[in-house]
Amino acid sequence: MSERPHAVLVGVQLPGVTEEDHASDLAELGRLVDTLGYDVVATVTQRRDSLAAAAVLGEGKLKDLADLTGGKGVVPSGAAKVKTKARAKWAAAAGKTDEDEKDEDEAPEAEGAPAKPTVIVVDHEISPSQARNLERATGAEVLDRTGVIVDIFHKHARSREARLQVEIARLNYVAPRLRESPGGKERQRGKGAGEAAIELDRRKIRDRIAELREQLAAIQKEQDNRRHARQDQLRVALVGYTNAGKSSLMRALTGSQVLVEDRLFATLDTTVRALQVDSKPRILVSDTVGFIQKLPHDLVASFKSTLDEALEASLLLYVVDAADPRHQAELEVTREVLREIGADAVPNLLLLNKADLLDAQARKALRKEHGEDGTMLLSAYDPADIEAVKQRIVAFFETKMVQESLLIPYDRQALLGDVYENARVVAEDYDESGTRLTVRGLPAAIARLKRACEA
Ligand SMILES: Nc1nc2c(ncn2[C@@H]2O[C@H](COP(=O)(O)OP(=O)(O)OP(=O)(O)O)[C@@H](O)[C@H]2O)c(=O)[nH]1
Ligand SMILES: [Mg+2]
Repeated sequence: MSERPHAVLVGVQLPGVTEEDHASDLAELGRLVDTLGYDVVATVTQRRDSLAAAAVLGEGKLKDLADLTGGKGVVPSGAAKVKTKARAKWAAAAGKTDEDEKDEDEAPEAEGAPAKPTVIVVDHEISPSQARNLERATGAEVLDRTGVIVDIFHKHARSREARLQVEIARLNYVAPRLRESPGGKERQRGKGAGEAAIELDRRKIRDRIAELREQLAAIQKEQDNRRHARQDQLRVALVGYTNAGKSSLMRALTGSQVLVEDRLFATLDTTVRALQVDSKPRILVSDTVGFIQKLPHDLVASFKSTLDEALEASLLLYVVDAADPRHQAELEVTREVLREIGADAVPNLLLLNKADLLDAQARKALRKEHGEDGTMLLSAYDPADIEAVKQRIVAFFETKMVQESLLIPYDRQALLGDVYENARVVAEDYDESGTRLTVRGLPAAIARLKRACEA
């Protein structure tokens, strides 16, 4: 395996946060950093009353941290060295060339020396000036939680739509940091020039965002059309916290080969496949991007297509990793995001997944906690459980479907394909005027077919 760059986590345990929650927040951050491609080699934490310190940590802890990364451990007084690594990256995101932002006075790594951590990841949202101070004291690049998530999406999103959405979120993340972090050659000529340059940067970012939004709107229009074409169809969406097992269930329910990985944010693009059941009409299942606590708001808003999938489904399958001690809090995060986009009114089925990892006692406790109504305790790996989920989904749609009689005139037999795709044909008869079908389907689909037959 190739050597990955090293990272150090920094956490501050604020009043009111338990030891346990603090530890699991950091563990989750560690997994995010791992997804981003770093090995976490150390963690520095401190109890503090607030994050207000200039460099997040107190003096002593800051020294400890700098010892790990090879920095001086103090924030130099006087004018800030204007270029920092994170700043260079942000500037690059804003469309500048590497040449503009090259850090000339950076010492090269000594040959053969053990690699020092090059990144510090803070488990909180920190201000641009705190980030800058931390960078100056430690010599490492500093990212906060939001920055890590934005970078993961940036690195891994594949579809053009997801890439555009991420780019917009990233620029929105960058913009305020540029404002407080003036740098670059032209900016050193004087205050006035500096301000003008920042204005220029901001305008550039604004223009770029506008341009990206236009491109996105065009793609989304296409997608809306495609979704519109699917609106008659029976739709189910898998939603839930990242790593809960949505894609594993997607595989099991639809026989598709979507990516499954023991990693946060393995899925960053929506996939739609047909449920493998004999019942008609077919039922479509969507696998969506997972949620996480403190998900950057921008990212929530920008993942419109995922959220649209959720909004347009007739049934949401809330997937929870029941073997995770924090599953209740994770479920709450999922509920909250869905509430935010107005999808909390969509009927749902709670799938307490990974039951294979639980003993009898834990299963019993879960059943008691969540009740039997609208909840299933299951494993994505158990074929009998998967069959039971399929039957629940089919039964749900049975209650939603209506029955109707359609007459398809002989000169309109082309409609038959549409009928067979969007409804279940219960009986078929022929008379002199056309084919008479008794069909079952969702009310919207049946109404549309009826109009088509009568037109
Ligand atoms: N033991 C056990 N592991 C499971 C089960 N379902 C999923 N997993 C594992 O949990 C990990 C995450 O599964 P995914 O299906 O990728 O989870 P996801 O919800 O799609 O995650 P993201 O796409 O990252 O949001 C993988 O290592 C799976 O093998 C289950 O029922 N039992
Ligand atoms: Mg997934």
